[in-house]
Amino acid sequence: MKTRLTELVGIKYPIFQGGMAWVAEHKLASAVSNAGGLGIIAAANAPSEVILQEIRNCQKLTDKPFAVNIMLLSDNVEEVAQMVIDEGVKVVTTGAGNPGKYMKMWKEAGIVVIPVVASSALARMMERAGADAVIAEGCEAGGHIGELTTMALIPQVVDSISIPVIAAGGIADSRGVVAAFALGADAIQVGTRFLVADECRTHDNYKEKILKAKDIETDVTGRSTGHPVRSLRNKLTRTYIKLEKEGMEPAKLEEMGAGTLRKAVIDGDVILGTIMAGQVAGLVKKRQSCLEIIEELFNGVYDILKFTKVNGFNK
Ligand code: TUI
Repeated sequence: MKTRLTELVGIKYPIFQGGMAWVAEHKLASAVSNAGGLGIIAAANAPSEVILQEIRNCQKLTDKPFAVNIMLLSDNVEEVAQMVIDEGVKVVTTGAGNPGKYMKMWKEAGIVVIPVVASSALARMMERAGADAVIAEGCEAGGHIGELTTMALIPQVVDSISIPVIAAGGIADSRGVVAAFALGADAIQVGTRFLVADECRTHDNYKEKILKAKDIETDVTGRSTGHPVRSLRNKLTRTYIKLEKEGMEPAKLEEMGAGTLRKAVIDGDVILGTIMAGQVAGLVKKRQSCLEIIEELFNGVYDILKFTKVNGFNK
């Protein structure tokens, strides 16, 4: 396949693996890159020395391009912003904010910069600031989310800018791939489906929750704190939402959420941990390697284009 994105970052398939906190470390990222996609290491809230090790380990496991996702709400964002330059990282994606203040230093270092946006206003601002592409993420996605759905967001972002758009949020099978490209995207980003990949470190309890999830089983917590997060419903999300409704103050709520993602991903506590996942968790039915996931996603596209009857449109 050849799209503006495969050319821009030098990958075989136009797919990015989501930069999922605690999950997206060097084993997953290098497996995705070796399979022909763009693997992404999530810096998230990790200590700088851990991120440094992750980058170096990834460089040992693949000679293909990979990215580092910088979560702009983290305390050490300044340090990580410099680290990607010092370590020769080729591609940076950002999330959960406006990376405007780092754009100049990254571009001067020759880094391909691809911010996540949740609106066409931020997409335009990023294009003006020198971004090479944007990831437009709809609120079907897992983790920290914006307001708009993928269906509404992608075409409006595509119409607002001339740099390439990567569609994210709600894509877990070939139908989603076709839909994303139909909306004008040049690539996709997939998170939830990679949560059950063989090379993914996520605890088995977490993987089982994803494999058993149904469409209506995600909750959004943190709307009242200004940091909405989508995860699978469990005792923690129920309690959190109840306390939000009762008016618990944002600082206390944030404190209650701290450390809960690690609890689910690493310790496998799926009752009191945060099981971040997108609304497409219900589409994820089997464990596969990253290569199998990527090949299935893209090979399936041709069958859809050949055989799908579009209701009402077939002559
Ligand atoms: O960043 C993500 N997903 C994440 S980050 C994360 S760690 C976290 N944990 C608790 C609270 C908050 C974060 C877990 N999942 N996705 C990318 C994304 N970025 N989604 C939405 C946005 C976004 C939202 C607003 C990007 C820019 C933005 O603009 C704000 C502005 O300043 O204009």
